Amino acid sequence: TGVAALKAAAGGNPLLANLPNKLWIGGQWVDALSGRTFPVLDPRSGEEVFRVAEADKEDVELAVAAARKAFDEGEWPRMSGKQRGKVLTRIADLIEKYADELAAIESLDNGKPLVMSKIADIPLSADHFRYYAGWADKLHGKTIPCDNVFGKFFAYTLHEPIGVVGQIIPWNFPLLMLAWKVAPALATGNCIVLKPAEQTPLNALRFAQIAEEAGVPAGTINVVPGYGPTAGAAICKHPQVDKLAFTGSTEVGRIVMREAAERIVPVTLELGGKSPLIVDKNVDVDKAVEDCHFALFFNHGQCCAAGSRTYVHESIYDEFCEKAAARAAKRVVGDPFQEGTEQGPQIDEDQLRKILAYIDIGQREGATMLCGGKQKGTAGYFVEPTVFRDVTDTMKIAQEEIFGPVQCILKYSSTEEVIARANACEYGLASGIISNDVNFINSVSRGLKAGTVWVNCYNVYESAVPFGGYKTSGIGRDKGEYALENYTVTKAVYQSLESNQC
Ligand code: TXE
Repeated sequence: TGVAALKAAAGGNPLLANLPNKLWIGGQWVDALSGRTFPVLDPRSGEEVFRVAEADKEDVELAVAAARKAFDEGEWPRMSGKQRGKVLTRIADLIEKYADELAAIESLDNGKPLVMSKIADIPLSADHFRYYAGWADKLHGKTIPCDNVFGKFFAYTLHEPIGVVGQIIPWNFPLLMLAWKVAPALATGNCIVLKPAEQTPLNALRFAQIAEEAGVPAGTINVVPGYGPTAGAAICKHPQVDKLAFTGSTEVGRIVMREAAERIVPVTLELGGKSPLIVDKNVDVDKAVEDCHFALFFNHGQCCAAGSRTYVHESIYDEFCEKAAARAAKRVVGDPFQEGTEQGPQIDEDQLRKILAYIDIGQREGATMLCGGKQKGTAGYFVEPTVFRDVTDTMKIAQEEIFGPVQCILKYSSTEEVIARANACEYGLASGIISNDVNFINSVSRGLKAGTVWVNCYNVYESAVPFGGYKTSGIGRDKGEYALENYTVTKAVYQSLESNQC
C-alpha cells in the first residue's frame, strides 16, 4: 500500500469501518454499562473521527472479574511456556501482517508521521512480542542446596505469574507502550486488564482482535478504554488486581503508587523525564546538531526520554546554537500522511496549550528564542519547532517536562560541572553523550543518574535492553529480561532428601 493510498484510506476513514468501538471483556465486544461513548479526535484538525465505548468503574469490575476467572480457572496460566510462546509469536506475525493498517491507525490516532509508525512503532511492537515469545519457555527457577540442622533438604524456586495485572498506558506510542506492558505479562502467564490512553484507544482495540486471532484465550486480555480518574482509578483501586503497571505523568504515577501502597500490590512506574544530552568539545558540530535535533524533536518531543536539556561545551556553544536553530527551522511540519513530513500535530489541545505556555515562560525567564515559538496554523495541534539558547539550570523550561518540540540549549565548561548540573534535576530517566573522548564518555556515563545513557546515538530501543528511571522517573524496568520480574512472584519449595514423609 502506498502512502497516497493510506492517506486516502485514513482521510475517508475506511480504516475505522471495521474497527471495534466497544470494550473487550471476557472475549466479547460489549457496550459500556452506562451506554456512554467518548470521541476520538484527529489531531490534524481536532475533529471527531470515531467514538468508543467509555469504560467506568462498573465496566472495570466486569473486566477484572473476567481476568480473575481466566487466571484462576483458565488455560493461559496453566499452558506450558512453549505453548504461550507460540501464541506470542503468532501475535508478532499478525502485527507484521497487518503492519500497514496498524501504522495508518497509529498515525491517524496519534498524529505521528506515517513513515515513523511504519519504521518504528509497528515493527518495534512486533519485535517485542517475538522477543518475549522466546522467554516464555525459559522462566525457570533455581535449585538451592541446603545445609540444615534439621536434616537434609534441597530447595527450588518457582517463578509463578502474579495474577491479574492492571496496565495503564499513555498516548505517545500507543501500540508500542501496549507491547512493552502486555508482552512480558503474557509471556509469564498473567491475565490483563489494559486501559489505553483516552486520546489513543484505537490500536488497543485492534490489538484485542489480533490477540484473539493469535489464540489468546477469552478473558486473558481485557481492554477498557476510558478516562484516567474513572476507569484508570478503578483499576488501581480494585482489590482483585494483583499488580499495577503504569506509564504516564509523574503526577499520576504518585496516585497509582498510593493505591498500590493501600493494597500492598507491586507496582512498576515509567514516568516523566528531563533528560540531559551532553555535547563534548572537539566533536563534529554538524553531526552533533543533527543528533541532538533527533533526540529532542523525534515524535514531536512527546517522548519521556526526549533529550530535552542539551548541554553544549562553551567552545562550540555559539556555533551549535546557530546551527541547531537553522536545523529546527527547516523541520517539515505538516500532515503525517504526507511524504516528507517530519513532525505532525501534538496529541491534543491540552498538550498544545501546555507547550505554548512553556514557550511563553521560557521567554519571560530570559532565555533567547532562536526560532519557532507559535502554534502552526489554526487547525489541529501543530507547534513550530522551537529552540532556546542561554537556558540556565533553574529556569522552569530546564527543570520541567515540556513534552513538545522545544529544544533548550545550556552552556557548560567542565566535565565535573556538567555531571553535577545534569544530575541536579528531579528526573533521571535517560541521558546522552556526544563525544570522541573515551575518558569523557566513561566519566559521564558513570556519573549520570539516569536509567539509560546513549553514547553517540539517541532514542535507540532494543527489546532486550531494560528501560526505566532513577528518581521520580519511576520504579522498575520495562523491556528485556528485567521486565520478567515485574510479572512473576517467586515461590521457594523446600523438600526433604531423607524420607517420603515429614
Ligand atoms: O498524562 P497522564 P497526560 C507526561 C508529559 C505530559 C503529561 C501529561 O509531561 O505532558 O504527562 O500527560 C491515565 N488513575 N507524560 O495528562 O494523565 C490516563 O488516562 C489512573 C509522560 O496524558 O499521566 C492515561 O491512560 N490512571 C509519559 C495515562 O494515565 C490515570 C507519557 C497517562 O496519562 C489517572 C504521557 C488516574 N487518576 C504523558 N489519571 C511518559 N512517561 O512517556 C490519568 N490516568
